Amino acid sequence: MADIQKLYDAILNGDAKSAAAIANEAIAENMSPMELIQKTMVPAMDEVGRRFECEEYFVPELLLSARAMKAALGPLRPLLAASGAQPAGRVVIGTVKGDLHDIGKNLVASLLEGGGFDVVDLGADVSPDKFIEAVKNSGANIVCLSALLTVTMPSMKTTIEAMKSAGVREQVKVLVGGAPVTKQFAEEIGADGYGENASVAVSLARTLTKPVSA
Ligand code: B12
Repeated sequence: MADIQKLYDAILNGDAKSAAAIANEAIAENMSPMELIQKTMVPAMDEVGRRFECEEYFVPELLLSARAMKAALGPLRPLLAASGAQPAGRVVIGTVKGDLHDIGKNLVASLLEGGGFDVVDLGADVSPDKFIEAVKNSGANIVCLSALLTVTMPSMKTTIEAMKSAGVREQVKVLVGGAPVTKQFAEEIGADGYGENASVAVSLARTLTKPVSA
């Protein structure tokens, strides 16, 4: 049977090969991908963050753990996407300018795909202009902005302001998220919603795109 504690340890120790192998084993045993992510993989990354904060880990360890997390997510992502049902809308998603963190954003994108949304993923370090161009080209009705650094949170505001100036703000609902982001901050910068995790992102996206009955 897949040893889930070993998956936690593999992410914590930056062992990408073992992380992917255990994730594959878990899938073969029909374990729930969402449960693996929420109960084992995200807590492992939280512990990585804690160790970084108290200077037990440094950037190289962060990178190795992030690589292991991505390796384990690789085989799980298609399953997350396959679990969805109704086509629900089109989402443009990205991590805002100056910010390279993309693991959480990737999870949100996968679950939105799983929730039946068409997802245009712009990656990380995305400028306001790129968001605007993608909204125009794709006809998206939702924009998801992710930020993991307090210093890049203002880029969320800049992006929303730029969308206003470009005349595309009205055609989309803007959702924001990422560890340092709060509901209050979302309100302050004029976003339409804030989600603390990927599942909330999907339910919010569904609610916000639901046609209002007359
Ligand atoms: C992995 C990691 C890295 C990796 C990123 C690799 C990658 N490809 O993503 C690397 C090594 C590159 C990195 C670099 C840095 N990092 Co870093 N990193 C982390 C770490 C350990 C984990 C982040 C993560 O992936 N979490 C797991 C995912 C699943 O969680 P999540 O991102 O929060 O996403 C969930 C929710 O927030 C939400 N969500 C996310 N986005 C969105 C969007 C929407 C719309 C919605 C609704 C929801 C939503 O849903 C997600 C899934 O449930 C965190 C610590 C932590 N615990 O957060 C530090 C952390 C974010 N990093 C930090 C720092 C300081 C840095 C560096 C400045 C370090 C340095 N000195 O160089 C650089 C900055 C580089 C840059 N310009 O971006 C600090 C930030 C402090 C702050 N408040 O500003 C943290 C908090 C560590 C710490 N405790 O000090 N980092």
